[in-house]
Amino acid sequence: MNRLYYQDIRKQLEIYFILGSQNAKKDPLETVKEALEGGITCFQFREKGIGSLQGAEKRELATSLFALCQQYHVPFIINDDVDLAIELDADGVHVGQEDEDIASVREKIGPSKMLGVSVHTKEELRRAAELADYVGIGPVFGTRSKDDAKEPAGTWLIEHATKMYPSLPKVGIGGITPENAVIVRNAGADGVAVISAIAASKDIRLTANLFK
Ligand code: 3NM
Repeated sequence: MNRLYYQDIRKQLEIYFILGSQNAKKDPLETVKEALEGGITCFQFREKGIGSLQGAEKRELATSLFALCQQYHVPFIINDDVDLAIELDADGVHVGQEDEDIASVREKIGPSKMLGVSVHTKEELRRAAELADYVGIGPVFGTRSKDDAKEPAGTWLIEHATKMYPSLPKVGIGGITPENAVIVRNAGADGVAVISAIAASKDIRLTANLFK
């Protein structure tokens, strides 16, 4: 696919599905394929936490998922593992506050790969706004998909980001479902980042589509 351009990022963030093999209820490739068929607009490979794959197994799964995303012209972002993103020539990298410093990540990946950063405070947002292509703001609602998730924060930081950094693309994350996504979008988010509502759904295609 073509490289990402800044003006496209907002649209690409609309339905941002995140998955690692540790979140998948069935084959991760089948899960992501059904989500792509359902209309997800971005995918993040987040192989993290208890039971996650390492080394060659992780690389192999990433390679297969990247190829699948390319078939659907959906950006493939890798969580945290900057070296793997560079090795595979992924479309971008997403880092949290506990991961590698964002200035060093930007230096390694260059200007053309998408850099996403998770933020939870005004200060984290201010620093990310200087270097990131988009921010993830959460957890909006309660989540069980992240071991060290913070308390649900609602939408105040999304509203603050919308006001203070109107041109910075942003997604809400944490406990988002097709039913409550409207609250996140109404706060100013360009999209919703979702793990369990899609990954644990009995009908992944349909659920992904309901986020439209
Ligand atoms: N990051 P679910 S919350 C990966 O607040 C992640 O930064 C968060 O999963 C943050 O859609 C979260 O299942 C988990 O709640 C989101």
